[in-house]
Amino acid sequence: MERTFSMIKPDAVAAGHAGAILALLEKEGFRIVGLRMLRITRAQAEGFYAVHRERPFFQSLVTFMTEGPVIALALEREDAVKKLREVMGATNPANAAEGTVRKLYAESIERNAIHGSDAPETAAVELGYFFSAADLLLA
Ligand code: FUP
Repeated sequence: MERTFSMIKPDAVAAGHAGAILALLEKEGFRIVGLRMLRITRAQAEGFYAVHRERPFFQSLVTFMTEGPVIALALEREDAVKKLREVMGATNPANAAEGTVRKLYAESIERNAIHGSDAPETAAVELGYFFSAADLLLA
C-alpha cells in the first residue's frame, strides 16, 4: 500500500464537483485516509508551487489557488502515486484521456480541477504540508 497527496482545486470545489471527484477516486480504488477543506494562503500556495517560481504562469496560478476553498486529501491504494496521475489525466484538459478527472471537470490548463503528487518523495513532503502525522495515524 502506498499513500499520495491530492487536492481538489478551487475551480472544482466552487463548481460543485467535489463529491463527484471523491466518488470517482473511491471507485478507482483509493481509500480516503485524510480530508480537510481549507482556504490556502498566498504564502502556502507559493511554497507549494515553489518549483514553478520562475515560470510565467506562477503569479496567476497562486492567485487561482487562493481564490476559494480547496479540499486536501491523503489517499491510499496500491501504486497510489502513479495510479492517481493516470486518474487525473494530462495537465492540459485538452490532452486528457476520456474519463479522467481533468477531462471531466477541468476548465483550462491552469484551472484544472485536481492536484496529485508526481513522485513518492513529493507525496511525503506534500502530505506533511497539509496533514499531521497524528491525523494520518488514525486512518
Ligand atoms: P501537474 O503535475 O499535472 O499538475 O502539472 P505541473 O506540475 O506541470 O503544473 C502544476 C500546475 O501549474 C498545473 F496543475 C497548472 C499550472 N500550470 C499552468 O497554469 N500553466 C502551465 O503551462 C503549466 C502548468
